Amino acid sequence: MKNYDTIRHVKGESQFVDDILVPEGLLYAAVSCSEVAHGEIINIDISEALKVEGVKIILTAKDIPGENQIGGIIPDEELFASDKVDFIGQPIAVVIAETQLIAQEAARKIKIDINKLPVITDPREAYKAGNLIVPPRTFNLGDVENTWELCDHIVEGKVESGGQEHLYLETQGAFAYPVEGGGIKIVSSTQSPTAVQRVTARILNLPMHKVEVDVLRLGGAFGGKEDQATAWAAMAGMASYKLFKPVKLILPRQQDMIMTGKRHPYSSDFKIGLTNDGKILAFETTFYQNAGAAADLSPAVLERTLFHCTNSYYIPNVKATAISCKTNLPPNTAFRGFGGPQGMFVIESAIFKAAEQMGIDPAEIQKKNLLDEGDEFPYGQKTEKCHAKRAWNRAEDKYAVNKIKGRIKEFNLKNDIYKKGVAFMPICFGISFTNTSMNQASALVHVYTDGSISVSTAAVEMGQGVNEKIRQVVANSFSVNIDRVKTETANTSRIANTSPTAASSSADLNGKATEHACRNILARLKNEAAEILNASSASHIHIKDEFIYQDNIKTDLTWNELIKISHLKRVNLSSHAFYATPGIHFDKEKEKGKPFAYHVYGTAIIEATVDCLRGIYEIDSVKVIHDFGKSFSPLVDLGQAEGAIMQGLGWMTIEEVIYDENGKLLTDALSTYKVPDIHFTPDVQVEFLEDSENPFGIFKSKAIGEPPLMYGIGGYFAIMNAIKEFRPDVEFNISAPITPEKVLLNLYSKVDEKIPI
Ligand code: MTE
Ligand code: LUZ
Ligand code: MOS
Repeated sequence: MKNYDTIRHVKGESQFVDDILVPEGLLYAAVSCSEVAHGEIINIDISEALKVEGVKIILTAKDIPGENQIGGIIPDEELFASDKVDFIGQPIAVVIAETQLIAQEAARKIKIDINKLPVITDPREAYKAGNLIVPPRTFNLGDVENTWELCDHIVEGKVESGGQEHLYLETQGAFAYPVEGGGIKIVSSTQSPTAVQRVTARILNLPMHKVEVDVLRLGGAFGGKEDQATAWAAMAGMASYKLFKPVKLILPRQQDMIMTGKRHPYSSDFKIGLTNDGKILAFETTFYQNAGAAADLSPAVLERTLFHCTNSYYIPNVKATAISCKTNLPPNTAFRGFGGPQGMFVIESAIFKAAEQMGIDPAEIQKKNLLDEGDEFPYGQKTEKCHAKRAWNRAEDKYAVNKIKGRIKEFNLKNDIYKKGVAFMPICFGISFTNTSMNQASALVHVYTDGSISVSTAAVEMGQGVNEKIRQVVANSFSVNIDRVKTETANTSRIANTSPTAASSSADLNGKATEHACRNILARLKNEAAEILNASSASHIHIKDEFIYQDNIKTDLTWNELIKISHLKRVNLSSHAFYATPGIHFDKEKEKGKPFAYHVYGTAIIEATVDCLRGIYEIDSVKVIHDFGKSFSPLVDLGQAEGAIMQGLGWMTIEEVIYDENGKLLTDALSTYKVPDIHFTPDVQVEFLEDSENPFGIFKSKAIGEPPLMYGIGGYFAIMNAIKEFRPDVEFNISAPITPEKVLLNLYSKVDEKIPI
C-alpha cells in the first residue's frame, strides 16, 4: 500500500488519542448516562459516587459555566441532560478520577431518579404524534399527479432500511489539558476540529481562541465522528478547565455503541409509473427518517436522501417528500453516504417491484432509464460529463453479462437447494457538501531552509489516505520528491473555521487549497530563479524533479540551492491559501439549484448464492466499473472502493441494529452485531472507467470515499433474485438488512402470510 500511514499501522507506531504519552497528574473520565429512553429527571444523587476513593470531581449540567448546548444545525441537544432525558445512553454526568477503573466504578454509583414517559422508537409513529425535527421538505420535477394516467404500470410499496453501527476501531475519545491564560488544548478523535472548538468554547463560556483543538489521525470514523466526537471532547475540556489538570476520556466499546447514534433507519413509501417498454414516467416517494432524539446532522442527511432519490436515472416527473422524525433513540448521525444510500435503496426497490409485476428483469428498467448528458435532476441541476451509460455498457461488456446470466440459469436448473441471483447496481453520487457554505478550505505550506516542506490543512486522516493525497499535491506542485513533504496535524490554531473532513470532499477542498498555497510560493521561487539565472522573466523558468529549468533546458540550480538563496534574499517561503468550490448554489425556498461540483458514476454487478435450506448466503462476486475521474492515487482509491463496497454490503445483509420497544439497544457488542469479515468477503473486481478526467476535482480526479458504498445495495437484490428462484410464487416485502433469519422466513412463509419485518 502506498498510503504512508500503513507502514506505521502495521508496526504499531501510529498514535491515536489513547497512545499519547501521559503527562504527570493525568486524570481519567467516565460518563454516567440515562438508562431510560424518555422521562423527567427527579433527582441526581452523586453522594455514594463521591465517596469512592480517588474520585476528584463529578460534573453535571449545573456545573457548566457557559451554555449547556452542543447542537450543530439546531440548538436542541444538551451536553448533560438537565431536567429531561430523551434516549438511553444520554449523558447525565461525568466522573473524573485517578484511574479509569475508579471513574467507571463511581459512575455506576450515581443514582438517577427518573419519572418515565412513553417511548417512541418508530419514525411513522413519531410522525403521527407530530414529533418532527424540522418541517418536511419536498422536491418536485415535472407533474406527477397528471402523469399517472399515462402509465401502463403503476406499482406502490413500502421499503424499510436499517441502521448501521460505525464500528470505527478507535472508539470516541479526547484528551484535554489546561494551558496558560485560562485556555484549553484538546486532542480529539474528531472529523471536525472546528466543531469541537466552537462547542467547547460555548460550554466553557470562552472565546474560541482560548480553545485549541489538535487532531493527528483517527482510527476510523465513517461519519461517526463528524458531529458525535464533540460531546466527549467538551466533557474532557470542561473537567480539565475546572481542575486545571490533564483529563482523558475514552469511551469503552460497549458504551460507545450504546451512547452514540448510527446510520438513520428509514421507512419509506413509493409509487412508480412506467410505460409497457419500461420507461419510468413518474416516481413519488415519502421518506420517514428515524432521526433519534435530537437533530444532530439529520436535516442535512435528510436533504441528501432527497438529492439521491432518483439515483442514476432520469425520471421526468418526481415528487419526493422527506420527513425527519424525532424518536427516543440516540441521535442518528452521518454515516458514509449520508442519507444517499437510503434514498437510492427506495428507487431500486421500486424498480425491483415494478419488474416483478411486469414480469421482466429489473436490469431492463434500470438500463432504459439511465441518466444522459444534460438530463435534469429533481433539484434542477443538469448532468455534465455524465458517465452513467458508459459505465453500465462497459460493465456489460467487460464482465460478459450474458455469460453470467447463462451460468446462473444453468446452476439454478441443476440445483434445488442452492440458488443463485445476480443484480446490477448503477450509482450516481453528488460531490460537495449540500450546504453550500461548507465547501471551503484552507492550507498553510512552509518550505524550510533545508528544502523540506510542511503542509497543514483541516483534512483529518481517518484511514482514507487523504494525507498521502495532500503530500502528492505538494510534491507534484513543486516537482520534488514526496519524501520532502510532511503533513501536519489538523489544528485550529493553524487552520481556522474549517468544515469537517466529510462528504468525500476533503482531498478536493484541502487539496485545491494546498495547490494554491504551493502556487503562491512557486511563483516567488520562479522569480528568484529567473534573477539568479539572468532570465528575462519567470515565464522562462520551471522546476522538474528538483532541478531548475530555463527555457526547457536543465540548469545546475537545484531545489535545495534555490531555497537557500531565496531565504537569504528574504523571499517568503510560506503561504496560506484558501479555496471555495466555484459555481455551486442552492435555493431552499424553490428547492432548486446547482448544489454539486460534479457527480460520480459507476455500475456494479453482484452475484449471490443462497442456501435455501438454512437461509444462509454468500455474496460471490462484485464486479464494478467505477468512475474515479483521473485518479492520481490509484492504490488508495482502490482501497477506498473495496472498503466502501464491503461496508455497503454489510449494511444491506448482516449488520442489524436492534432496539427493543423501550429504546434499549440489544445489539451492543460484536457477539450480537455482525459485520463482514474476511470470510464474508467476495471476489471484488474494480475497473477504473477510462477517459473520465474530471475538470472540477483535484488533479482531474474524483472523490472516492463514499460513492462505492452504494454498490452494496445490489447485494440485497442479488439475494432477493436468488430467493425468487426458490419461491417464484411469493411477493416479498422489501426490508433491509436481509439477514439469514429473514431469508429463512421468506423462504418458508405461507404464500399469503405477511413476513414480519
Ligand atoms: N475510509 C477509512 N479507512 N476510514 C474512514 O473512517 N470514512 C469515509 C471515507 N472513507 C472513512 C473512510 C467517509 S464517511 C468519508 S466522508 C470519507 O472517507 C472522508 O474522507 P475524504 O473526504 O478524504 O474522502
Ligand atoms: N456532511 C455534511 C456530509 O455536513 N453535508 C453533506 O452534504 C455531507 N455529505 C456526505 C457526508 N457528509
Ligand atoms: Mo462522511 S458520512 O461524510 O463522514
